[in-house]
Amino acid sequence: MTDLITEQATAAASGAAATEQFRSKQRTENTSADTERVDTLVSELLAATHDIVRRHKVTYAEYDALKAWLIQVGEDGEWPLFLDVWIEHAVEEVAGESRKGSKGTIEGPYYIPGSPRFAAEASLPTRDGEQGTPLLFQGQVRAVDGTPLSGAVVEMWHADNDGLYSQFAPGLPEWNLRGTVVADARGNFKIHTIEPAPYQIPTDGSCGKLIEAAGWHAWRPAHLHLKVAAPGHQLITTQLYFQGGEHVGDDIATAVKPELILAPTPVADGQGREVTYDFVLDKA
Ligand code: MBD
Ligand code: FE
Repeated sequence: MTDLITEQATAAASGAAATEQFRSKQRTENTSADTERVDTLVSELLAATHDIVRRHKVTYAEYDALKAWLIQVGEDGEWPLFLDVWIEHAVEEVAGESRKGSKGTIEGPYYIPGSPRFAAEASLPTRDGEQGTPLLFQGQVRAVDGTPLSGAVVEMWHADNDGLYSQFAPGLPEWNLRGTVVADARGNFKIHTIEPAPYQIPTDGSCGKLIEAAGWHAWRPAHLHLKVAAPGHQLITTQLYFQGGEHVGDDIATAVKPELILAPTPVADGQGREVTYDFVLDKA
């Protein structure tokens, strides 16, 4: 019985892992409390909430339902999921406003630093017989002025053919479909992997309950996550999607941008598909 339970992907298990991961990597810059800033932001958040209560005549039954739900989000460890699905896109929009290079998008809750490192042409770690269409993802990392960036590093992580992320679902090898690829002297890289499946927000936790109660769907389109860095340049966190894929037009996390949609083509003399995508990084 215990074995059966531990083998299932549950909201509480992936939530606990995401909460743990966040605690260990919390961004350290700008965390000093500026009283005036806290006062402004929290006062406006509260005022917006009071306004909603008054305009919609929120009842005590609804207030209690909210209280119960908020308590449950914490117990499920789903605050990282909730925030990254429904809030992060606005923060990323502001953070990326003045960037001239490639578009970025949200990081989401499932990044783990320190994945295995590989040379410029590499295969992400997979299981024997890993399911999914093989994908060759290749490109070049350049500066805004077109200079190839030597010393560039491309980190990729993504879900498997069942939409599951290693370290957030049981039974997957630790670094499955996660890797850090060091580009060559001209910033070129080639990454062999498989195409991920669309991702469904866990339906058995608080976020799933909210989605059901509101009549929404729980899906993100299939996506590759990336962090691209080079010495003297701004790191970019992004995701890439697949043209024609399900939910590319209605991502629950509002993280799709037109510039981030790939159109892979069949590999001429082999299996699967291939696509070229270049990254342009702003100066630090
Ligand atoms: C994901 O895989 C993801 O990328 C985001 C942003 C939120 C939830 C799951
Ligand atoms: Fe994701």
